[in-house]
Amino acid sequence: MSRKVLDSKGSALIITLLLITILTGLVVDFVYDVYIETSSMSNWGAAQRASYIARSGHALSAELVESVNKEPYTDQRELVLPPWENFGPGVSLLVRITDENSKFNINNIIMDNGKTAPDAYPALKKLFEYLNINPNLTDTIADWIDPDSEPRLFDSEDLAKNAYLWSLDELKLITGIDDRVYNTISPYLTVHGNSKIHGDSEIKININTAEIPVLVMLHPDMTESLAKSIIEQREISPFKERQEVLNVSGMKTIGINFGGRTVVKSTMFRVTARATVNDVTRVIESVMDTSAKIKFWREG
Ligand SMILES: [Ca+2]
Repeated sequence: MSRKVLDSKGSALIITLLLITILTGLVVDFVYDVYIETSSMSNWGAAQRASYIARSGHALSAELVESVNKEPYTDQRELVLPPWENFGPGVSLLVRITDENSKFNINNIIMDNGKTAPDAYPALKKLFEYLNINPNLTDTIADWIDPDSEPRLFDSEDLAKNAYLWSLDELKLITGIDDRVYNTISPYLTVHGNSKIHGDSEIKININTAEIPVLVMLHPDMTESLAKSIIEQREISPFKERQEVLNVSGMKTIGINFGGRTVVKSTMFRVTARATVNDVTRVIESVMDTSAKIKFWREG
């Protein structure tokens, strides 16, 4: 996401958001006053209002994400909109937009024909090694996804789904992936941008926004020090074309291709809008492309 976009559109959008929120708040309060008198129902009113506020935050994010398309490149991995706490006592909204193109699509380790992908699979293993996570877990994940029931490890096909992951937190169903492992690997992984699951074109990794672990996994010869050099370079000047990465010392031998996996402009974003009204919290999580087309929606 370009900072320019937020600077120029941010204040107008915040006013829009406030108006939407105040209006929906009034409607809900009105309904509340007319129909509801018991204290147990006041939670319902708070929940409804929180849900409307979260939806407002989501609508605001959709406008920001759409505006990314006008920019030639994307250089911001995450945007946390300033929290709005001036709705009144006990009401708040927090919105976070994350670039899905900064992550690796874990479904890519298994190809359409059900075979193991010769480049993406070792890349995932390299990520796990870099993060000090048992790399054998990548075998269990591959068996979980691949259509056959031939175990790579003695128990790695037990209860396997044998299909692509639909949401990333399905990983928690896999033996050996506890909260610690999941919390370590999940910031670098996505399931979005896969023609089989969500009807998207293939997602590629944005070298302007990928963090060190993802840059390291991109190529067998990538090192942490090279990844740091890439980040230093893009902080001075974001990559406007992929070939500019060759200006980073040591990158000429690796090249710009990374197996055709990289881009400089992002196409897919995750939006998390968390609204709280009187201790009742509603969270909307979605993934959308730059035309604000929703690929994934979850409300809780
Ligand atoms: Ca399998």
